[in-house]
Amino acid sequence: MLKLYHEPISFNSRRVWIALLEKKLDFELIELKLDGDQFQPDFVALNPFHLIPVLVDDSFRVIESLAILDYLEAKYPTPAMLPTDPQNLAIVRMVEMVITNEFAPAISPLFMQMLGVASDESTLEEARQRLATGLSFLENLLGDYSYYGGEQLSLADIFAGTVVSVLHYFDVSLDNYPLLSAWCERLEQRPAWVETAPSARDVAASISRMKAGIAEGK
Ligand SMILES: N[C@@H](CCC(=O)N[C@@H](CS)C(=O)NCC(=O)O)C(=O)O
Repeated sequence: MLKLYHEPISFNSRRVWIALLEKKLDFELIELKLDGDQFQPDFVALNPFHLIPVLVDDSFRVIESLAILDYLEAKYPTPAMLPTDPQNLAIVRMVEMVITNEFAPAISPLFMQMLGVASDESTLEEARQRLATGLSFLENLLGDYSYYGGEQLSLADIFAGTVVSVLHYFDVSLDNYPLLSAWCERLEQRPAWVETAPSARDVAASISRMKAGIAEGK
């Protein structure tokens, strides 16, 4: 049986959780509390970088959400979430890499600020600007399509949707991006997205645990 190690408010693990649900696979969810569970020896043996998500498929372990999604797609190809024609495949990969290389580092100082670790204003402004550039890029790339890479949900939608849909936590609005706003609404209506949406209680509990972890120097 597939096992997913996750944390309810992590978009990195939510994207794997959504892919498992969208593909209608059986799996077991194992929740970690990120104020220390990730440093337990059993977990570090699975991921020496002490990061969720980790997927375990019998004796095979996969880390890194991008690699996990590719593994699931190759092993469970129905419904197909990776286009095969060159342009649509390139679109999916562009979106995944822009989220990884542009959005994730820009969100990091905004997230730390939310946890009470102050960043200087120029770092925060640079992060907001980087997100604005990223959002404009995604808006233009989506164009008239319903999903990235075509009319069917793709890995890029899962990868980017789990990030773009939570930007409001960091006071980043989608008001200037009508196509992305409509795309987010489309995604958020899907049962897998409804099922995995973190509750306000989960968010508050995770944030206070992470704040406590920072205060204890973990
Ligand atoms: N590039 C990784 C990022 C994973 C990641 O940053 N996970 C965070 C939660 S969102 C984590 O486990 N943090 C725990 C720690 O830093 O000790 C992926 O895509 O899987």
